[in-house]
Amino acid sequence: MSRAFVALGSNLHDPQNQLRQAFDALAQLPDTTLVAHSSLYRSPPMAGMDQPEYLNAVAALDTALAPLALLDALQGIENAQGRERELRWGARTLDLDLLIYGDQAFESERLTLPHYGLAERAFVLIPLFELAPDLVLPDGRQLTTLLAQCPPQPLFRL
Ligand code: ROI
Repeated sequence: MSRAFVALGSNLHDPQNQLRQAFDALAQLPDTTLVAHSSLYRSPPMAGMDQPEYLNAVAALDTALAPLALLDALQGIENAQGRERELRWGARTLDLDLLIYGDQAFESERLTLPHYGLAERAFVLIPLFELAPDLVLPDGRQLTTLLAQCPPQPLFRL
């Protein structure tokens, strides 16, 4: 079993419901336990400004799925909730990003671990901090250090 963290984001078609449905779907993944999820947070879009505000959260999973199998499963949930392949920074019904998988550092065309955008995104770091305040990344960086260095962004806990 590996502890993995997944970021959830939605800004279309009832985002609160999208995230709740996604928590349920994560809880039902094979060989996987949904350990916890953070509060929901509202924030203005970072990049691609001309779109609705986002709801974001982070989930902690214990999983026996390998990283790419977990990525496939996450994309299956996105598709099941009506995600269409859209513009790179466009609005979306549901975005599931695999942030961290155990202590693995990994890079391939499909997947980079830890997630490349982690350190710049308060809407990821703050919910992650709720779940794992003592987290240390595979490269030794502490979550608290990333948080202290992250550019400030407006973020409202629901
Ligand atoms: N902005 C916020 N606040 N939350 C997101 O989940 C999010 N996702 C994205 C972009 C467009 C970069 N901006 C975002 O993909």
